[in-house]
Amino acid sequence: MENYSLPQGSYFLGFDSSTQSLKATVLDASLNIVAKEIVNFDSGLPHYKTKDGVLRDPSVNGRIVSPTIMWVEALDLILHRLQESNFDFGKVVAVSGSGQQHGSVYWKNGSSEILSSLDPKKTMVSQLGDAFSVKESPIWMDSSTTEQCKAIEKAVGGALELSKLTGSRAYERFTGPQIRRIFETQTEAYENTERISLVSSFMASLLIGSYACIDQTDGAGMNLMDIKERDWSKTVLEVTAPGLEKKLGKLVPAYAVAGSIAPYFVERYHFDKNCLIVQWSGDNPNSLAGLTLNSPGDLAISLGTSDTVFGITAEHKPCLEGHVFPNPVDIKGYMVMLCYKNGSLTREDIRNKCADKSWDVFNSFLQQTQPLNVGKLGFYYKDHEITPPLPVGYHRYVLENFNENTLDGVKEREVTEFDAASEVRALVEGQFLSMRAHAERFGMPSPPKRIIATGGASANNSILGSAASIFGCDVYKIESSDSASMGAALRAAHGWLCNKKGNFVPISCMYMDKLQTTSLKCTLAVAAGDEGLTSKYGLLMKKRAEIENGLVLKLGRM
Ligand code: ADP
Ligand code: XUL
Repeated sequence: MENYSLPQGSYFLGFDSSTQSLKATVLDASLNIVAKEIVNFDSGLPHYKTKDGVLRDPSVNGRIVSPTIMWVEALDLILHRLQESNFDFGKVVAVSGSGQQHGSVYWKNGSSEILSSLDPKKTMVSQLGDAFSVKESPIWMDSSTTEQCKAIEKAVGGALELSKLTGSRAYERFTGPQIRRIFETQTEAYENTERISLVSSFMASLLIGSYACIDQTDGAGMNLMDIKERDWSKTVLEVTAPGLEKKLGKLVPAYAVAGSIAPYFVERYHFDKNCLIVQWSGDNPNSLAGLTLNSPGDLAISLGTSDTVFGITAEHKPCLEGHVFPNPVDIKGYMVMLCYKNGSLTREDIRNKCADKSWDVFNSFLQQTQPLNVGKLGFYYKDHEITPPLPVGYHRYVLENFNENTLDGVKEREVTEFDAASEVRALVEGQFLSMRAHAERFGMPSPPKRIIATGGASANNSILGSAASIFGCDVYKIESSDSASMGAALRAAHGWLCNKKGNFVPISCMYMDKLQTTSLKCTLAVAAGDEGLTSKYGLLMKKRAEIENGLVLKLGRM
């Protein structure tokens, strides 16, 4: 039998450059966590003055950016912290990472030389300050590109046509529309750009000391890649911005090796010079790897800054909602995903307003109130929402003469407020009812075989309890809620193995039947519970979807 074991004594390092922080997780050859580290952008790097890792531009509606150089300094700092904790970088045989999806970095003409000749006696931040033609990277929360989205969809023959081609209709945060806006509003900076990276390929570039390729999975979040061919779509490139292909470089699979670690890190941190940098990918694809999602009946729910729902599928059915990406750990098949902008930051907002800024009080409100909330339904958009596209605003409704067993023809009445406890329940139930409705519409399994939850808020079992009742299935968790950096470490090992074998090997070869003895093991967090309640939620979900459609007709972008 073929040997797929990893070298004893070796380490695999995974990063996650996300909205609010840079995290690191290290796995050993038995796939157990041996080290973790985090740099929170707001508190660890306060001089960038970010709030929740981002800068909101008050002068341009929907413009949300992060300082590119902050991500560089975060890498300096996290490596420094690992070094201070006596972490042995020499044992790391492969590194990979995950980046918040869609965000883009603009390297100024001539920067590849700076990148390839960094002085190991100095920090990266002190040497790369002048390397970017656009200093503030547009990120996934940005919604300032509606005009560009419309123009791109129109130029290729409509929204569904773009979805057929690239896996998604045009979305404001997707990198193609973002690049087009940079071209239109900062033409000189665009002309002065020699390379455009995603957050994922940007961080990989720092580690190899030259421009890393974009991987096909994260590349699918750009509205620029032909989803079937897994290569740039000439048609969409042409209608997005001039001279774009040259600035983007090539696309490669997520399991490919980007290069060996740059001498800078060998000298400064004593990495082994043969340490491989495996392609970085998006945070959601890495979470899919970290949660070891391998069956079409499994549904993953990530409750991070954004909330996402994803699963795997064999086919690509073009749709006006949700996204299709190549499966990051397979050579065939797809990952399907829905993304909500109003995730943790909106839960925090309601917690702060209604629950004394305390998750304990928030949870006690969930316990005190009845499932179904006696027909009180809420829609909470602290930020412009993605699923469905709706502007900022909070909307609350009470269903008249609420009878949980039949909602046929029932009318809703809009109200301006709920009591604090009902508000908390309306928020949490609303988020999961929306996920269930959109997931069903998008063709995801219903009911799912099981849900695997991750992201910061998956630490909260009261929140997960609502997900279990609404979806009607058991909810599992893995040991660490940081599935993106964990998945990145696992993909580092996978990329290392594929490189050693000289061809792609299925990722499951690395753990076979031993998964439950590793840090990737799944454990039950909350059981499904009462089937009757799930069917009642089914009725409420339909009513809620009807109200949501009304909001889209009244306020949304069609
Ligand atoms: P990122 O998208 O930056 O990777 P994380 O997955 O680290 O985000 O999640 C961070 C969020 O987790 C915070 O904004 C916070 O609201 C949320 N969070 C942390 N602990 C809890 C908890 N006990 N209950 C609900 N939410 C929580
Ligand atoms: C996915 C998306 C978000 C970011 C968050 O499409 O926009 O989940 O990846 O980091």
